[in-house]
Amino acid sequence: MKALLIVDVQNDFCTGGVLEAKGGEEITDVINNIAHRFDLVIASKDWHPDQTDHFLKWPKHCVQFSKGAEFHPSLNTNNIQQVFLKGTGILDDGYSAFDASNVDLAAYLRKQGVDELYVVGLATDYCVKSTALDAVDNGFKTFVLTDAVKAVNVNPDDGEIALKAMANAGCILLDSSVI
Ligand code: VGL
Ligand code: ZN
Repeated sequence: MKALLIVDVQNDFCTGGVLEAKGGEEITDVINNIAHRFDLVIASKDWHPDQTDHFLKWPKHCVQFSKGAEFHPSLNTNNIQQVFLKGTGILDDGYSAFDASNVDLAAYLRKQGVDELYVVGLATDYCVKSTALDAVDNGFKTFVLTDAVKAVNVNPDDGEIALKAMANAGCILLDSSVI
């Protein structure tokens, strides 16, 4: 079973958002076009309380129920079977979808018989990376689609460095054209 996990394609990480992964919404075309090729499509949302230590490091973003926390309108959400909410505590960064507080992602994937996880979304250097590394640690064959991720790039090479770290950890980096 092949699952597509769409990480944090939310307004605040796209053009005009407070924590923009430059051109974040540009990946929605790719995601919308490949989604039908998967047995299962799921997504995560960065879903912070109004006050959290996370906002000591980052501008206030993806506050629960705010406009900025909504999926970007260009993303086709019709096929998403489950949304995983993360970063919901007042202390935790919640970068990884495997730390979601509403549903246990690893248990959910195992229950569905998923063995291959394809990770796309925002941002390459934080939540995509953390999620992909946890996917490997949890024993899933993990793919990252490099044309369907964008980085925040606090430092200009952060996205590239993150992709290398994912590859080194055992993630398979692919272009969506081979899906
Ligand atoms: C993210 C920074 C802060 C992400 C979330 O979704 O990659 N990055 N919160
Ligand atoms: Zn966040």
